Amino acid sequence: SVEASIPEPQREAWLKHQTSPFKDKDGFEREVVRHVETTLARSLYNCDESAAYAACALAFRDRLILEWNRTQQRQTFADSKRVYYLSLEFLMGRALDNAMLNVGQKDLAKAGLAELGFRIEDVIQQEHDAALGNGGLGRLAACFLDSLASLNYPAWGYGLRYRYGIFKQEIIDGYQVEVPDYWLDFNPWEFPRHDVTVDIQFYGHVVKSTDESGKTVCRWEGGETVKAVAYDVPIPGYDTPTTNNLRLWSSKAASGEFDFQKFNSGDYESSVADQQRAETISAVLYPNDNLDRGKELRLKQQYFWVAASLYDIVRRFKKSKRPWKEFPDKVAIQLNDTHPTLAIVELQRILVDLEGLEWDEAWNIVVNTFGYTNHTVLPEALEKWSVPLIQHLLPRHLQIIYDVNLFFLQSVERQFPNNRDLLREVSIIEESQPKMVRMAHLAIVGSHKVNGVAELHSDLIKTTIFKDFVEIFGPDKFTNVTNGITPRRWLHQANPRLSELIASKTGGKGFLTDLTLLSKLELYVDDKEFRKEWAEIKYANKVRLAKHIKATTGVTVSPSALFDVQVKRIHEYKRQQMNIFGAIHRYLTLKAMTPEERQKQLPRVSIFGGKAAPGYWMAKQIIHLINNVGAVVNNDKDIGDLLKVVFLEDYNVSKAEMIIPASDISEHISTAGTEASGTSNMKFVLNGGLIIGTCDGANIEITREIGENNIFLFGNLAEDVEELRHAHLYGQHTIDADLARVFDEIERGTFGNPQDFAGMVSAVRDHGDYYLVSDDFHSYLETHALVDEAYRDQEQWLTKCITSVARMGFFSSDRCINEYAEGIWNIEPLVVDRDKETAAPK
Ligand code: F58
Repeated sequence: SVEASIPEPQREAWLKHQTSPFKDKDGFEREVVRHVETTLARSLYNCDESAAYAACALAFRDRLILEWNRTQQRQTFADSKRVYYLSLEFLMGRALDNAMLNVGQKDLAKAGLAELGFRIEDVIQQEHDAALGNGGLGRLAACFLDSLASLNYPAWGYGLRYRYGIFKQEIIDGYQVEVPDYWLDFNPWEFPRHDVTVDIQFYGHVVKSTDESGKTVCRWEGGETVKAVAYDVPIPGYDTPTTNNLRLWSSKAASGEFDFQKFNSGDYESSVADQQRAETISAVLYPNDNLDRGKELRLKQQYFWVAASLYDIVRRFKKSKRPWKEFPDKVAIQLNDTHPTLAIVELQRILVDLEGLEWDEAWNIVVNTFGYTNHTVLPEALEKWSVPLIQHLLPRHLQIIYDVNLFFLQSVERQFPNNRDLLREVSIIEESQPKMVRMAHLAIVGSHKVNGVAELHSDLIKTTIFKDFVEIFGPDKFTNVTNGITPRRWLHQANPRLSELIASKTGGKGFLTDLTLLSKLELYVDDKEFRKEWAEIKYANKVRLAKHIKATTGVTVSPSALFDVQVKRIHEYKRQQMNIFGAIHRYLTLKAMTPEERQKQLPRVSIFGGKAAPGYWMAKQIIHLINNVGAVVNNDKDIGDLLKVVFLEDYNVSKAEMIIPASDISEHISTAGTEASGTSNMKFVLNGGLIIGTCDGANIEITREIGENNIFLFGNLAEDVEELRHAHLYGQHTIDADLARVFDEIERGTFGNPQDFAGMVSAVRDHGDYYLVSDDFHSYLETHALVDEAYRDQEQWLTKCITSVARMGFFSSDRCINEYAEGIWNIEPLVVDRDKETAAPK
């Protein structure tokens, strides 16, 4: 048992004084007060909300640590296979609310805080979001951590501890302004492990020699070293003691501090500069969403993180004294997109150069260890690194990449002789000027499974960008795992009243761990009381959002209007421009009506939110236009409540938790074939909102589950896109009359200086309309008219919402993680026997 690891003579004393977590309200209050007085060194007489948050977080943190230690011991003792999820992004959001709910102590904390004079909602709001990610990919990683722990899988996340997460967005005069997000002032959720460090090497050169047996050995020498320091974050599972670990690496100068020798000899500046250069590596998250910019510092980040993580994983494995060939029986590593692909090369280097394995034996281990998830088909997002850059920064890795490529191409040549085109297409090295390393090709060659994130997307990668690899490796290597979301955060936490109502009809909270139980709701679609309560909850959520809109934008919106929401990163492929063109069209249509006609129209609030990458000029134009349209429409007396257009500043995870439950209809309107999956679509439907969307990503599977009567689909299909694009460029490209009318109005200056929006207009009208806005606009407007019509029939609408929620069981990230566990990682849950506190496989 675990206890046996304590030496006999001391065991009794240790066990006697083991810390036990608080059990009741009194115990919780005692912990809060103790933390205020001692940990925070504050007087009880001036404890404000932020101190109350800190103390409450510390009280829960103590609980998590205890379970976290036990979980790690249990997993080590059971010697179970672990999965390591390598992601450059973890978009965690707030931790306190989640921790309270997952350990099942929120009610107790609420009562305790009330006795101490605080409202729990206000205390929760004090927490700064942990925003170490850009968008969907980063949030998916966070949902996966929640599911892995909740399902008792032995799993660790590995990432970077950025000092600055994604920037804070301010809107000033209608423009996006970026403000640094320094989030580490007070972060009780991380534990620095100053004793867990790894030296990471950069630059230098490779020395070749021959050993006694005549074998060539390579050693990477020289260059500079940077220290990686581990920071651990506990990840509590829901309704289980399992508390997994997220390990984030922070960079420091190898000497720890600045170089004293240089310092003492008077070279102050360079001694401090070295230190700062080292710390720069983990300083800031790159704020691009679906764009690869190939910056040296980014490659440094990637290698720093990958090398530290692998060193850690290998160190753990070596403790078990098992032979190397068993490595894949104990370790699965999942690559969240190509950003950690160097891990493949690094593991090969460790095995061959440092551990002395033969190339083929090592490569076999590598391939059986890794799995690769692709999240995009957009060409501009596919990572490539220049050969000279890798040569400079990681000389030995470049050699290994060349060897991997050589052996791969040789096998392709044997399989498909005399096919030079094929070799050129699949080569890991692109023969451009300069040569480039194609990271996706390396990831495919070095993994045993490659998956896309929704059915359409997985089919697309098999038939387009990775087509040749399917020929070479066979179809079994390529698979689909449709994304999912954690119902704990995205229903229970974000929408507590709806969660409670659902629990009351489905036999308790079981649906939170088996989301298919939602299907029981279909029995109550006609239940009057139930429907009434459902509608009240939606209304209350809209009231809450209306208050936020008023407080942050000054615009008054009516909670009885239809709330139409598009919140996500701003990108041309996601087509926020089409949405705002649609809003302008609505405005013009309303303006053209007589007051009597207007009376009959349905009031709408068009709600936008999302960040533009700081260097993405067109995305910033889109934000600017949305704000300018709002300024005109919201102040037009003819229009009143019939149309409001608002842009919500600084969209992030905690804002999503408030916005999503308040939506009537949300927009997922990407050009068909461009959005790999989308995950907010799932969150909106799960919260009783309907969606308008294209046949893209997970929208297709959502339709299959909830039924096509419950979704508003429109637009061209993925299979038509290529032809349409070709027609724009080489045939005639006619702009729909309604869209032309919108462009006229922009060009007349109704929404500010037309020059400011000339790029947006001409991209559609004069430059090929790559994202097919003109092709889909008509059907988009028609479908919005259907939305209006449907919303007028509130009873029917409600039926659609309830039915949809009942059919959303498939989209839990628990289902998704179980698919990875079985189909890719080959890992089993480690269930906990509380009484014995020993581990037994299920
Ligand atoms: C997103 N990708 C997809 N990438 O766009 C979305 O359809 C999908 O649902 C989601 O992944 C989860 O699978 C995405 O968010 C990034 O933000 C990368 C950040 C680093 C640079 C390249 C893009």
